[in-house]
Amino acid sequence: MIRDFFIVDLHTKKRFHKSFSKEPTSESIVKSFLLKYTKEFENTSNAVKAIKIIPIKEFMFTFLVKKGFIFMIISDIHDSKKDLELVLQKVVHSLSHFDLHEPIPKDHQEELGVIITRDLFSQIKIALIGKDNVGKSTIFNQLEGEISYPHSKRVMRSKHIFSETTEPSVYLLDYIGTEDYSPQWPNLLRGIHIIFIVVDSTVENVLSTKRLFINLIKRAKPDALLLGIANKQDQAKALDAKLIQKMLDIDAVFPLSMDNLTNTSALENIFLHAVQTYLAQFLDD
Ligand SMILES: Nc1nc2c(ncn2[C@@H]2O[C@H](COP(=O)(O)OP(=O)(O)O)[C@@H](O)[C@H]2O)c(=O)[nH]1
Ligand SMILES: [Mg+2]
Repeated sequence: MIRDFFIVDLHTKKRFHKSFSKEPTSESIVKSFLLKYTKEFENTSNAVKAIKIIPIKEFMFTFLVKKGFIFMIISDIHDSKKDLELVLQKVVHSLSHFDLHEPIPKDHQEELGVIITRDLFSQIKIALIGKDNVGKSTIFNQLEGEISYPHSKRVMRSKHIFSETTEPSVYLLDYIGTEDYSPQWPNLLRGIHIIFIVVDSTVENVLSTKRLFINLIKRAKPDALLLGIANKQDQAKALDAKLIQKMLDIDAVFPLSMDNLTNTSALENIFLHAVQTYLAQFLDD
């Protein structure tokens, strides 16, 4: 998960910083990195052509030096290096005509924030989590898109949903036999931005889902957006989505009945709304 993005002027040491995490990365780690690398690069006029990736403690620093600036992403140590390189390349390219010398006018700062967010989150991953038999795979199958198997075929499958051309690209992930994998959860949720807890809207299922998953997910993925789907609303005993939201103690729960879903757009809208909510949190400030 991307935690921070910095642009640092090698001469003035002035920083532009945008945070994407609820827990700020400690200043001492940022400082020690900058101390080492601003020194190393301030005397050389030539840029570092290739992107470098360096682990420091539990963080990963992905950076590039160009035209007197360091562009850097701080992320979790296990994030995909290939993805990080790709998004940093993207941001640096988008900013190539942007005047980054201080002071950056207010409206330019806002534009900068939007460009950075758009590029760093050009790929959004949504996971469907829940107990067996609640309808996760039914939801997954309903949406159009090419299926791929990023990990083991037995554990997870992924689908590029919505049109191939929409920005950001949105991937939906469906896990198989999820309850059994609990020690593996932090691993399985790597790179996930949005988590949908799916329940079948019965009392037993909601309570055991809460017990099995909620704390685990909040601990493993504090920066992910956690939402719910109250499926099987067609069943006579289905609990109200509002009540389920209170029971699970999460921000929003969407009622759904896959059994009499009349059009796919209702389902798509749930995911679109989630993506917008996720990205909006980085653009409000
Ligand atoms: N009544 C009803 N059944 C559903 C609904 N959604 C899924 N199902 C059924 O529930 C069963 C389990 O669904 P599945 O998608 O395999 O659940 P998963 O284990 O969470 O992936 C299947 O027989 C589905 O047809 C729903 O909204 N209402
Ligand atoms: Mg399934």
